Amino acid sequence: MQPTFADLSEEPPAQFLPALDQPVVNEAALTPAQSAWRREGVVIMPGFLPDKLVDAYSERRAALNLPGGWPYPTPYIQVPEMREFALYPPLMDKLRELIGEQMLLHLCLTGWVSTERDWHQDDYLNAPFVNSWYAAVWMALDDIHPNSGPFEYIPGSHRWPLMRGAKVRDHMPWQQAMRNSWPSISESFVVPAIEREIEKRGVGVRRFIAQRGDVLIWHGRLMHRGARPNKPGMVRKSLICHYSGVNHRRDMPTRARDANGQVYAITKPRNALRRALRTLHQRIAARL
Ligand SMILES: O=C(O)CCC(=O)C(=O)O
Ligand SMILES: [Fe+2]
Repeated sequence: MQPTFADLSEEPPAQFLPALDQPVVNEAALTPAQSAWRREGVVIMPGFLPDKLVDAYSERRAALNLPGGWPYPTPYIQVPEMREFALYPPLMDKLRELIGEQMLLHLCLTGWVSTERDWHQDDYLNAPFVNSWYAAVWMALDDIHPNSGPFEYIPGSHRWPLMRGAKVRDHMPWQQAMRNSWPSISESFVVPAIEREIEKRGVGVRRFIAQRGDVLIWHGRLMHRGARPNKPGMVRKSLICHYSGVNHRRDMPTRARDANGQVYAITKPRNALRRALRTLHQRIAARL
């Protein structure tokens, strides 16, 4: 029997969740962004990014000349134009307004094509103690073509139970569960379970057809995907960055601060190499 979404998820105890994820909050005291976050699990900010930052990063990224971007998750360590973009102080202030503590940058996806990653909640990839002290940001570097496989999401799904990596791995043969590529291997039963849940709840899918400079911040528990482009390889110029609360990543102890006091995770060169190999391995496994 195929597992259901309920089999793969749980309701994390409220005491471990950020303030805006508590069952009851004083709605009247919330800022507009906080209300949107609580209601929909996303905050959209049209034209939020200054041209200067978009241009500086886009130029640096274009020079790389690889559709998939940097083949490892932490290029912001070596690329100052990316770091300045990802740690733009007004963006970091907004993240703090939503999550309730300073946020730590630890992952950037730099491809100029859709990830084509099917339905998931990001937080199931994390250690269980992260518990939605997590947000990701979709930044448009250009006007996004609706056929290029835009970001899609289910508004309000950040209130669904949270899928847990351990529960997913419980449904896999142990050899597969031990591999770093368990998230892509398990898609064969995880995605159908989510699709059945979407149908059961009768909820609609929304697409983020962004204009250059627009930003979408999404909740670590929001159900989302990178849609499949209508034409394979169609260009989709974005930068996607992931952040966690600084006090909720004891698994990321090595950090640095930029001139504005913003914090980012550092990986030791040996780990970075290992991660690059792992990413490569995952990409190959995802194609098998
Ligand atoms: O390709 C996309 O837009 C989705 C990316 C995604 O799922 C993520 O960054 O967590
Ligand atoms: Fe994701």
